[in-house]
Amino acid sequence: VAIATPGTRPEELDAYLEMGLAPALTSFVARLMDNPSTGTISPSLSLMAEIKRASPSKGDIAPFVNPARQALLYAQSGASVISVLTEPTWFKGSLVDMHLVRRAIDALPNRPAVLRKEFIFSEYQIAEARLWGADTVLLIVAMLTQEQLARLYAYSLRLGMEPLVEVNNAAEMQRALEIGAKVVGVNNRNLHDFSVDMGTTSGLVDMVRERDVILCALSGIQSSADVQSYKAQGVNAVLVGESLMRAADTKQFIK
Ligand code: IGP
Repeated sequence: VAIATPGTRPEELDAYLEMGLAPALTSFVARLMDNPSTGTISPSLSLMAEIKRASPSKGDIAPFVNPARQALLYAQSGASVISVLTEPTWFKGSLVDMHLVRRAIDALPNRPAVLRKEFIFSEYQIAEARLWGADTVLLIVAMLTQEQLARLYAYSLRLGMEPLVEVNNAAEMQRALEIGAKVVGVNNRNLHDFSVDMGTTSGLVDMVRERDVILCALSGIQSSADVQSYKAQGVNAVLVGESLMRAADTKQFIK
């Protein structure tokens, strides 16, 4: 799948994309909307399962995990999306991890979509994600100006990828809605002090009611009780990292 390397220049990435060398896409939105018998934990809630070796708040979580094996486990447990941290310093992730995940699940029928979890601030990173086998990327509203956000959002769409747009409060949600984001994730973890408040997502549910938006709860989800509670509040998907990496029985957690 991978034809770009971390040193590949932007012009080369463009050329590769134009030559049609990017791997086939699975629709992130379609996977999130999938029918209950396959990709969902319960009839109206989808799971995004994350490969997370370490984090700035927790340190090492599973530094020696085999991403391919973990991805297959997630796929078998009904994950609609597999999120892969590619940030090396704090999360011990890499594009190679993401590539291994994509390769491991590539031939599965109705395979999960692959999300590149990264601090994205340039078109380059989005093209790179696409060429390394991602089906979509994360865009964090808090780290971008509105102009940057709109530009990167449009670029991602041009490559066929509806991004996951991450927000942390009402003002950021407003900005996500302004650019027409269809998939919005509310991060329960405050990126400044790492504190987790599960009510962050709940507090923003009303802003997307009656709108054509897929609402996702991100971070701090520890049990199927948390998942059921979000489902009852009208949340469409949950993204779980640490708890799934530590769970002895991934399937049990998801049921
Ligand atoms: C997963 P948790 O608490 O289940 O491990 O969280 C995910 O939400 C978290 O990794 C995350 C993240 C991010 C990481 C959400 N937004 C932005 C890096 C960058």
